[in-house]
Amino acid sequence: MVRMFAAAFAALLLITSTAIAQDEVIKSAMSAGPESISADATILDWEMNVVREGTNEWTCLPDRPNTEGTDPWCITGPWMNFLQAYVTQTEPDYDELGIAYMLMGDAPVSNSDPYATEPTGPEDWVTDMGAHIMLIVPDHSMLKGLSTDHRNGGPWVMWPDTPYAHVMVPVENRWPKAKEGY
Ligand SMILES: [Cu+2]
Repeated sequence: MVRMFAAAFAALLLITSTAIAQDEVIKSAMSAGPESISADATILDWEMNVVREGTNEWTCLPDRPNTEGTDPWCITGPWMNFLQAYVTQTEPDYDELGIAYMLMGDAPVSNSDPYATEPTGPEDWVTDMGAHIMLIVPDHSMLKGLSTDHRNGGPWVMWPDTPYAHVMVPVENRWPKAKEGY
């Protein structure tokens, strides 16, 4: 009897901790975008399990605990295609403009090498990203007039010259830090 009780208690604990973990995932994922989109968005974890079904065209993913910084995001279909291509190191083939919100910031990253894991130099290594929006367009020739310098204080192209080129649009002031050359 004691054994049965213990087993039932353990099961209950597991259910409770899973529910808490899921609440945390949802809360973290929703923080990436304005509530007016994240409230109805589909929530995925990083194993691509559906944590919560959504009713709009947005998908939000939580902070990745294994990366520095806070990097949840809310994305639309083209970005799902981009993400899938990125993780499998293949060419994305989205054919519409894609919008992503990262209002909590992002993990530090190289601006030139999508798969760099070690800090490069200050010209290349992007830190203190702050709140930003990210845009992808199928035709990369549309990006050619934009800066590729992440320290210019305004929008810039990250990972230019790769299939993963996208426009970073800061919505926070980056100027003082950008000036110091981080
Ligand atoms: Cu980002």
